[in-house]
Amino acid sequence: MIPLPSRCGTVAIVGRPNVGKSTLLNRLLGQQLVITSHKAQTTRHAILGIKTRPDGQILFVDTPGIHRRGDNALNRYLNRTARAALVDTDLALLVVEAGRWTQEDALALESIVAADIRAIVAVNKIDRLANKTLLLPYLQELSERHAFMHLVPISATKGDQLAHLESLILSALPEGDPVFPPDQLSDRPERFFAAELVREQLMRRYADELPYATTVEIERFEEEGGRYRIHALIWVERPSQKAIIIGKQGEALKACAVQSRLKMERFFGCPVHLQVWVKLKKSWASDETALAALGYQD
Ligand SMILES: Nc1nc2c(ncn2[C@@H]2O[C@H](COP(=O)(O)OP(=O)(O)O)[C@@H](O)[C@H]2O)c(=O)[nH]1
Ligand SMILES: [Mg+2]
Repeated sequence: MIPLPSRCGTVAIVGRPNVGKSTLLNRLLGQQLVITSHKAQTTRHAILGIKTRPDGQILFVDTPGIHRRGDNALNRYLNRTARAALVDTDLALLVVEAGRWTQEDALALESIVAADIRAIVAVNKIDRLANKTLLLPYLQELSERHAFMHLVPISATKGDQLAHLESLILSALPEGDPVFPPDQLSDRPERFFAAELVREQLMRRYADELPYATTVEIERFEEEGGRYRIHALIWVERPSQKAIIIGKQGEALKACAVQSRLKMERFFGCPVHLQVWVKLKKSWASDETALAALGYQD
């Protein structure tokens, strides 16, 4: 048998907030790399996730959801980051939710058209579709909106059709040798993922708009005798937000820190000593300079 040529290339995973882009990336990688929650705008950075297979390497880039809110510097940064991921990429993977098409889905598709790149569309959350007969007309509508290379109905949480989707993606990539060692999962430093795991708890535990007023900075990250010592700062915009995050007798913050630490221990594969403080930085999400200082840089 003639061996298949090795393929390697980049795939930008784009779509409106909350369609399951990050859940899909984790599922394809077979472990949690990026954070997810039921809230929109959980992902705030373009994050590389590397999938190495015997027949090649897929360099996925998870992105923030493309959305219509341009009301503060952070929201504008999120859209800019998602669109920038479409520049110089080999392929776009547009993720949509089965049965739904909104103005924000249209914005995401417009960015793909503007970048003039080939695209596969993953129609996610098919497990949620009560009436399966609606899938066919939905796929038909999608195929009329754009000349996608493939339309693939999937369920990121259940794993349905993901192997098929992955092979279609790989076949669409150029021939080439892997660029990263086979055991490498991302190009971000460990402290980045430590901050993300604290932010994941903020997104998951606190209601309404509160998580959007928070960001996490890792002030100290050290290895000492086989364990990590991590100091994290949660930045908020107002004193009232600080009080809610800390909770009565510090119970809310304590629970948040315990869960963050457990997920860090699983991620890093070693014991973690984590300390978390909440601090005030007025209007950090509206101020370009503060944003850049907190790691939101183009
Ligand atoms: N029912 C169902 N829920 C899903 C599926 N994929 C993702 N979700 C949920 O959708 C929400 C948003 O997921 P996330 O990956 O953070 O979306 P993102 O903003 O596009 O990255 C989370 O609550 C996920 O558990 C799926 O295939 N089926
Ligand atoms: Mg995400």
